[in-house]
Amino acid sequence: MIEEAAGSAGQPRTLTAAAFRDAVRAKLAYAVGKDPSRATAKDWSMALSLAVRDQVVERWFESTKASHAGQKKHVYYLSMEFLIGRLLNDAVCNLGIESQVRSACAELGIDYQAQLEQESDAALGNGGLGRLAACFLDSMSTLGIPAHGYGIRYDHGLFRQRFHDGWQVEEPEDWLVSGRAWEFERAEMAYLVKFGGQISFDGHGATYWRADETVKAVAYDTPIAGWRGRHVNTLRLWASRPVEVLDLGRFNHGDYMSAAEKTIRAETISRVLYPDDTTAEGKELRLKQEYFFTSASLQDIIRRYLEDNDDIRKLPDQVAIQMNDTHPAIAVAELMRILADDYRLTFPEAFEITRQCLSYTNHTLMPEALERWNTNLFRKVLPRHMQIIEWIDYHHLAEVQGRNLPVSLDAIRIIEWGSEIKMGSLAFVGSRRVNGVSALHTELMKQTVFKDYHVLYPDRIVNETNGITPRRWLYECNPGLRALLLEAIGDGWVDNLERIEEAAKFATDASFREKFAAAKKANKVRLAAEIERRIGLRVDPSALFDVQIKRMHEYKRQLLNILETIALYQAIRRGPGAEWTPRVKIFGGKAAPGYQIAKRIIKLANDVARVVNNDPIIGDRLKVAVLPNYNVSLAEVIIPAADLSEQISTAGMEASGTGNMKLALNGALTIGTLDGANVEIAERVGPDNIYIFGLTADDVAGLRQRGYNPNATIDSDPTLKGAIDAMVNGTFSPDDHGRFNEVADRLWHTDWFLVTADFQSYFQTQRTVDLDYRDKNRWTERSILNTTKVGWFSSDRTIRGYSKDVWGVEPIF
Ligand code: CR6
Repeated sequence: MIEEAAGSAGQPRTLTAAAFRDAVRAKLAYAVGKDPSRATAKDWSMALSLAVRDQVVERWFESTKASHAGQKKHVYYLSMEFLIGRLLNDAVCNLGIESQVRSACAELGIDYQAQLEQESDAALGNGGLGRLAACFLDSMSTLGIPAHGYGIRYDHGLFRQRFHDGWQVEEPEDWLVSGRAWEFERAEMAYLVKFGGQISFDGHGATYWRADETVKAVAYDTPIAGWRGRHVNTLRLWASRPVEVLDLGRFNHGDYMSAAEKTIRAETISRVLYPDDTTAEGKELRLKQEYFFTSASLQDIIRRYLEDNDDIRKLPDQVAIQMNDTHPAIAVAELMRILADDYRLTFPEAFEITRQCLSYTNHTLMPEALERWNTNLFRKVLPRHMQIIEWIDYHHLAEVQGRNLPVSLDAIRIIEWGSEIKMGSLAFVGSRRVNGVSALHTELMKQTVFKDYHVLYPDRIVNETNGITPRRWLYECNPGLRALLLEAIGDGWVDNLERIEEAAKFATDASFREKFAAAKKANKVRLAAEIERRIGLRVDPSALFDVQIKRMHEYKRQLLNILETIALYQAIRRGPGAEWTPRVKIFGGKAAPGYQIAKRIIKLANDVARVVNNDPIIGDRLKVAVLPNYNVSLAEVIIPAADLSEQISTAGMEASGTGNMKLALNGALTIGTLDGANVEIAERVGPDNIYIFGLTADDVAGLRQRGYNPNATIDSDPTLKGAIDAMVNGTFSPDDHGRFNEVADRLWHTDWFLVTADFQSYFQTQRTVDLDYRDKNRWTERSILNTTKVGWFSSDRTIRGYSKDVWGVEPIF
C-alpha cells in the first residue's frame, strides 16, 4: 500500500515521490519480473504504468460504488471506434501526480518523457469520430457522469502508414504485442452472441432462435480517470472468442488445422478495425462486428440494470444508450429482441422502451457513407432482427399514414425497395433524440437526409456541437502554454475551459505576448526535430508552420492545398528575389487502403515535396513536410507547433471537424471555409482572427444544381492553370508523366469537390496570410485571441449538452 496523505473528499490525495519510487521498483520486480540492472526501457515503462494504474484503480472502485449507491441514470456510449492514443501521461496529469512521478523517475534514473514514448498508441479508430468518443470518455469522467464506453478490442487497430517511394504502404498495427498495462481482462464477464440459423415459434408466444454460429464476447476493462481523478469510468471493450477452446476430437485425430478452425473463425470478428473513414465496407464481417459488440453491450447493460432493479419496463429511468453513428444502430432491433423474446414484452411495449433508451449521433451527410445493408445478407446473419426491423418499418409507416402529414412515405421507409435496410433511418426511428455535430451540420440534416423525419418528429433532432478535451489537447500536449496560462490565470480553465478567456486581456500585453511566442517557438523547435527524425528534412522553426492533418479525403481537399503549394513554388521560382514569407507546409493523414485517388494524392504531395525541398532556388522560402503515420501521438507534437490550421473542406461536407478546435486552442489561426464547426469558431474568434474564404454551403448546393463547369474557371486563371499543368507535364513526376493525369482530368471535367472554384479565393487569402505573418506582434496577439476565445469547444460543454438535451442524466457530484 502506498503512503498517502489524506485528502478531503473529492480532492486527489497526495502521493509522495519517495513512495511512488518504491512502488515503481516493486512493480518492476514483482509484476514485470525484472531486476533494475537488466530492465529495458519497455520494462520500466510497464512498471511505471502499473504503479500509476494502482492509483487509478483505487479511485475506480470508489466511483463504481458511488454510481451504484447514487442510483443515478447511467450513460452507455456505444462506439465502434475509440481513438484513445497513449494513456500514461493522461492518467498522471488527470490524477495531479506529475511532479511526484517525475521526481520518482529522476531518482530511479529513468527519463519520464522517454517512458511515455514506449507506450503504443491505442489506435482503435479512424479519425474524428473515434477521437470524439475518446474525448467524451474523458469529459464524462471529469464531470462525474456515470458512464461506460463500449466498443471492440481489436487485435489490430488502424494500419501503420509508411511511404515507399512516396506511395502509401499499409502495415498491420500491433498495439497489444508488448503487453498493455491499462486493461483488465474479465474472463467471467462473457456473453454469447449468435449469428445465422432459424427462428421458430412455439405457438404460446415464445420465440426460439437456433443459431448456426455462436461466439463468446469477453470483456476487457480500462479505467478512464477524469480531471483531478474525482471520478473514474470504464471503457469496456469486447474480444471475440470461441465458445469451445478446441475441437479435441479433430485434434486427437491429428487434424490440427481444422481443430483450430472455430477458434480462428470466432476470433476473426475482433481481429481488425475497418480502415475506412466514412464508407461501410467489408460486408458480412463488418455486420458481424457491429452486431457482436452491440449485443454484448446490451446484454451487459441489462444485467447491470437488473442488479439494482427488478422491473424491466423501467429501464429508461436508469439507462441512456448513445449510438455513435449508425455502426451500433442494430441496437434498435437487438434491444427489442431481448425485451420481447427474453422478457416476453409485446412488440409495441418493447418498441416504446427502446425508443426511450436509445439516441443516435449522425456524423456525416455523405450518401456513400450512410450505412445500408442488403436484406439477403442481413437475413442470413441476423434472421430474427430482420423480422423485427420489418415489424418496425410496417408499424412506423402505419402510424405515419394515420397522421396525414406532408411527407413522402418512400422517404421514411427503413427498408428501401425491399432490398436494403437504411441504418440511419432505423437509428432515427428507434431513438429518443438524434443529434448533429455542429450547428451547420444539424441544420443540413433537417433540410436533407432527415427532412421527412424532421416533419414527423420536429423535436427529435438536436444539435450538440463537437468538442475536445482540454486536458489532452492543451494541458498535456502543450506544457509551455499550460505553464504560461497557469501563471497568468490559475488552473480554473482546466475544469471550465471557457475561463481561458480570462487570459484574452493579455493579448496586448507585451511581456505575455513574448512568453506566448516563446512557448510556440519551443513547440516548433520540437516539431522541427521530429520532422528531421522522421523524414530527414530540415526546416527553419521561424518559418510559418502551415498544417493540414486529417484523413486523406477528396472532400477535405488536400489537393487544393497542394495546388496552392505548386502555385507558390512557381511564383517563388519566377521571382526568388521578392520578399517571401518562409513557410513550411506540413501534411499528415492516412488514406483508406481501397481509396485509390486519395492514395494518389498522397503520392502527389510526396512528389511535390521532393521537388520543392531539393530546389536550390527555393531554399528556406518553402518546404513541404509530408509526415507518415499520422496518429494521436504525432498530433500531440504537431498541434502545439502550428501557426496556421488548414480547414478547407468543400462547404457543407465536413460535419464538424475537431482538429480545427485543437489547432485554434493551441494558438493556430484558421484558414478555412464556412463549413462544419469552422462557422462557430469564426463566430467566437471574430473575423479579424480567422481567414475565411470560398463558397458557402448554399453556394455549393446552388452551383452543383446549376452544373459547374471547371473548364472555364481553369482557363481564366493562369495561376491555377499553371499549377495543374505542372502536375501533368512531369515537373513532379519526371519518371512517369501520366501519373497525375486522372487527378487533373477530374479537375478539368467534373471537379465535384469544387477545388478549382475555390482556388483563387484560397490563393489570395494565403497571400494575405503571408503579409500578416510578417507582423509578429500582431500575429501573436491574434494567436492568443484564438487560444482564449475557443473555450466553448471543450468536450465538457458538449457532454453537458448531451446530458441535458439527450440523456436526461445528472452528475454524481
Ligand atoms: N470523419 C466527420 O466527417 C466529425 C467527426 C466527429 C466524422 C467529422 O467532420 O468531426 O465525424 N464523420 O463528429 C464520420 O466519421 C462518419 C469523421 O470523423
